[in-house]
Amino acid sequence: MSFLKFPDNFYWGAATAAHQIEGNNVHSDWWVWETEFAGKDGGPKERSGIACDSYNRYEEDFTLAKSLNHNAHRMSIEWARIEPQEGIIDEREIEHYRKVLKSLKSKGMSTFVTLWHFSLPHWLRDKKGWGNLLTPMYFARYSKLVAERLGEHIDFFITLNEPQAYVALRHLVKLWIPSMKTTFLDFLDGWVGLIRGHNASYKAIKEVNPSYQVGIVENIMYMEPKRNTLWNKFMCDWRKFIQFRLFFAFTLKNSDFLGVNYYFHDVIGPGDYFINMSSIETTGEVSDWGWQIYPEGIYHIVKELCCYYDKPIFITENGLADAKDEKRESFIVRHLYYLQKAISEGVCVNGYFHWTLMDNFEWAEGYIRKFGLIEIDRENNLERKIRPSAYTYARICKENGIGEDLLKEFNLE
Ligand code: IFM
Repeated sequence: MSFLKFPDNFYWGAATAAHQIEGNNVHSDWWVWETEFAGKDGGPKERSGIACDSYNRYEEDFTLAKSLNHNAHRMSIEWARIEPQEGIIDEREIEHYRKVLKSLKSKGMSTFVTLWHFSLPHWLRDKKGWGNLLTPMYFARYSKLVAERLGEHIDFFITLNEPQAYVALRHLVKLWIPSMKTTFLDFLDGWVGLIRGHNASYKAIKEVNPSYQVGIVENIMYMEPKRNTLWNKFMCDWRKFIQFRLFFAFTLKNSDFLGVNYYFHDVIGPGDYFINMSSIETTGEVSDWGWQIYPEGIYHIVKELCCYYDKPIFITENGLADAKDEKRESFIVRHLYYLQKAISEGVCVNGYFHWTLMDNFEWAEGYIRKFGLIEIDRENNLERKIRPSAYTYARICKENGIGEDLLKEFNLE
């Protein structure tokens, strides 16, 4: 097989999220929860603290990304910094993000900006977060502000990151910012709030400028029936319905594109009515976190999304925890091989963002999960050290495709 080319003008980069890298996000609900419960039963393993100090070191981070031939970058703006108290806007933070975005632009990189990536201003947590009927309105107000003040530096707006995963982890699994009192009703309130939040945010941004591109990001597992029985196939469809199709049904008309985060392969058996961590595949080759590495899944999900929803797709996250960087190179090449296969069959995928640029704060897990193309040496002043696999990805970004030698090396012929 010869060189596998991606479409011209394909977006190549890495994704990050503010709370996971910036450090000292003191006005957020996560910060408050970590301060109270880190290391305790039911709390996160550790505090985010200074994270990667990217709030101050973003220039260094973007210079590294640029040196790795990324032509785009996905980042998030932290609502809790912009609006630390209800209705009070911190102008210094708007100026801060202006500098951050201009830094990317000055390097010739396109900007994908997430407006909410799991952390809320703390004042909203006190009002039940997304469960409050007014939160979509607050979110639209903040989205409008970002569009008005910073929109000229933003190429693609992403309203929400993985809303379904968030409500499930918070209100069903009770792993994130849990409250003993959380009930199924809170889950439903949060779910509806996020749908309304996306739709309100989309409209608010479009009012500022109808040509702004606005989309949503979902975590899409590749689900297949355990055996090809009618019941298993039905269960598989049911799971797709509750895990993402229902959400898309309510948000699709207000999305210019779909962002897909792909991490999991799930094999659905007759009793798997609801998300069930035990059906998520952990066999065969796995990451440090035990998640199965299943590159062909990316092919199936984008094919299916393309059939169902006629919208351009971006892979907004895809990556693995791999501290020793033993599997990342093969992971990247093999996922991109299957992505290119889908594109060559007509699926409209316009970009790929590896998760993530550098090792970061992995929510309740703290810092033990190393997802970075760049290692952060936490013992040594957060020194950035590029991992070898990042150079292979850099080469693919530069060449806009996968070279024959890489295809051979990973038996992709
Ligand atoms: O770190 C997270 C990210 O914030 C959302 N998607 C999954 C990643 C890995 O768990």
